[in-house]
Amino acid sequence: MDGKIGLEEHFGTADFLHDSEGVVPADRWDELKSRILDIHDRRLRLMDEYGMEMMILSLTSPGIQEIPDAPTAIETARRLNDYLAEQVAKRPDRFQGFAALPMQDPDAACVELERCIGALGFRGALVNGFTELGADREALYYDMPRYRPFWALMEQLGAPFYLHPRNPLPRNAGVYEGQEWLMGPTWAFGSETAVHALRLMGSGLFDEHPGLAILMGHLGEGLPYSIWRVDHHNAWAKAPPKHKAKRGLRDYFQENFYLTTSGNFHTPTLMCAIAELGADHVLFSTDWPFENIDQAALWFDAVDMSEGDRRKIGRTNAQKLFKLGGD
Ligand code: GRE
Ligand code: ZN
Repeated sequence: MDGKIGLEEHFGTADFLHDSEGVVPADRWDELKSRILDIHDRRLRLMDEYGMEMMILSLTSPGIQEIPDAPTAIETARRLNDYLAEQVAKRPDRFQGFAALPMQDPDAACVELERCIGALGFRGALVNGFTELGADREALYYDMPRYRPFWALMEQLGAPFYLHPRNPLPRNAGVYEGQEWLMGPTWAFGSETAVHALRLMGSGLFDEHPGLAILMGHLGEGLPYSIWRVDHHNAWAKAPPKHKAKRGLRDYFQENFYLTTSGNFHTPTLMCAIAELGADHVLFSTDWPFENIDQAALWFDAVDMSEGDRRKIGRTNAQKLFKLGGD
């Protein structure tokens, strides 16, 4: 279909380019690097060729989240958000932006969020999982009480928050020792991000801020398949839930979460996501430059589904959620 909108579409700059060593074979690094640095050339040609009207661009992972020094994180986020705004200004009909945020300092994250949504016209924020802070690299998850004012602001601005994956810290990755092939998009990204999303749901965040919209990539990092069991395990024992949330977590998953197809171009998985959340809460994305636009688009365009659902997932859900306007 024409007019598709992509929401997990990354860029980097020459001085802020994460070496994604191990993600692709060493002899493919030059190719990945050139894909990630480019915005207006090959990327746009591929979008034209495969029916993508727009990408909401985001900084590559782990981005600002792996800078342990808060002042450096704040300065770097500002600089890269300014760079993104300049790129968007060249083709606002084809590119929009997600804010990168210095979550190391929740007050500074609020200031940068307001600047990005207000002055720069960005559509939301994309954050790469937990944030590292300080010399001992404390891992900060956003269910922590210090982030409640940040979430209040997100809700007030009506801006969606994309929870993008990152790897766990080495000290929390013991289960992968000697099995490094499981890191990254193979498995560790999804597992880490699904737990983070469950932490948000279980914290009562969505009781306090029911207007929040959280996006997750990769068709929900396994959660559509697993969420029922989170609420219903050992039901005969009638033990009350141990989390702080008022309702079953599946309720929040269905109401506050939106899933994209990024990097997960598999029809049974898409059907599971639609069955759990409904076609209004699933949105097309590619995960360029780590995945291919042609593969994402050719798959999505051919999925056996109603044209009404294809239009929602490919385009109109994103227009509504991000207030993009258009037909
Ligand atoms: C992604 O965004 O999916 C991604 C990264 C880094 C490495 C591999 C990958 O951000 O798929
Ligand atoms: Zn991604």
